[in-house]
Amino acid sequence: MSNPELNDILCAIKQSCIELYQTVSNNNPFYLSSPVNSINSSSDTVLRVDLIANDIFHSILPQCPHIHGIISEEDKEPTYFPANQNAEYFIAFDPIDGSKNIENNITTGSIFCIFKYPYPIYDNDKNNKNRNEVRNEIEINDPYENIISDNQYERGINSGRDIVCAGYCLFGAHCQLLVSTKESTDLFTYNISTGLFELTIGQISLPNINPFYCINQGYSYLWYEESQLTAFIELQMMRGKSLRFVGSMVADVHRAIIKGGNFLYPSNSKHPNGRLRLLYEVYPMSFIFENIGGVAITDDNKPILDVYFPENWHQRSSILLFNNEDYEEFMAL
Ligand code: P6P
Repeated sequence: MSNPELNDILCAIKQSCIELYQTVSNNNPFYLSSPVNSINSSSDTVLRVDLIANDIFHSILPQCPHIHGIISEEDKEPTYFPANQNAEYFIAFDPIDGSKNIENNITTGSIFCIFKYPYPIYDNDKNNKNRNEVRNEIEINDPYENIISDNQYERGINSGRDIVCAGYCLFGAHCQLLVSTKESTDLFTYNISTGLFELTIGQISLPNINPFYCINQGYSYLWYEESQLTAFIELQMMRGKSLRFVGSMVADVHRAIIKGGNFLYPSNSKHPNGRLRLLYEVYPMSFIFENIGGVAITDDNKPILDVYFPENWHQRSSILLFNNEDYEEFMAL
C-alpha cells in the first residue's frame, strides 16, 4: 500500500488478527463461547471470546502512532490515545463477528474500517487555528440541522465517505484477510509456517452472477408486507435460487464476494432501524462492496456510505448488498 501510515495501521490490525486466530484455534470452543455475565451496548450477551478479542485489539492498536482513537462493538465509548493526539485515523471494529458460531465451528471474523479525519486534529501551536474556529467553520459550511456536536467534532467525520480502508479477517478453514481501499481490494491467506499473510486474490471484483440469495428468512413474518424486499425474495424463490445464511455476517458477505450473490438484512418490525450496527458492520461491508463494483443501500434505497456518521456509536442500520444485476432487478420491482 502506498500510504505508509495506513500500512502501519494494517500491520497492527494483522498482528491483532493473527493473535486472535491463534487464541481461537488453541482454545476449547465451548470455553470461548461461554457467556460472561454482561451485555454490551447493543444488548447482546457478551461471550468470553468477545472480551478476549476486544482485549487483543485494545492491547495492540494503541502501539501504532497513527491511530487517534478506536471503538468496538464491545466498547461503550471510544478510547482515545493521548500519546497519539495529532494522529488522523479513527478505527471502528467488530472484534469477532458471529462469535455465537464458534461453538458449532462456523466461520467467524473481525471486521474493521479506518476513517481519516477530514482535517487534522488542530493543535494551537502548529496550525494557528483552535478547535472552536475549525468547529465554527464546519457549522457554517454544514447546511444541515444536525450541526456537529462536540462528539462529532471530536470525530471530525461526516459519513461513510470518510472511510479510507476497510476489511475483515475470517477465522474458518483458513485465516484470510481481505483489505479494501478505493484503489484495490485484495484477499490474503495466513501461512502458518511463515507467519505471514500471502496474497491469494488481487484486485477483486464482484461476480455478476447470483446463484444464492442471503437473508434470515426466519424473520419473514417481521418484514414489511408488499415491500420491494419481499417482492425480490419471492422472485429469488420463484427462480429456484438457493438460500444461504450462516448467521455470521462476515462469512455470508465473503461468500457473496467470492461466489456472487447478495447479502440482505432489512429493517423489520422487531428492528425498525435495522439489526446490524452501522459503524463496524454496515459501513465497512458497504465500503468493500462499492469498491468491488457492487451496490450498498439501506432499505429506503439510500447509499449507505452517504449516511451521516452516527451520534449513537452503536446505531443500527438496514443493509442491502447487491451486485449490479441484482440491483437492477430490485429497482425494477
Ligand atoms: P440473527 C452476528 O451476531 C450478527 O451480528 C451478524 O454477524 C449476523 O448477520 C447477525 O448477527 C445474525 O443475527 O438475529 O439474524 O441471527
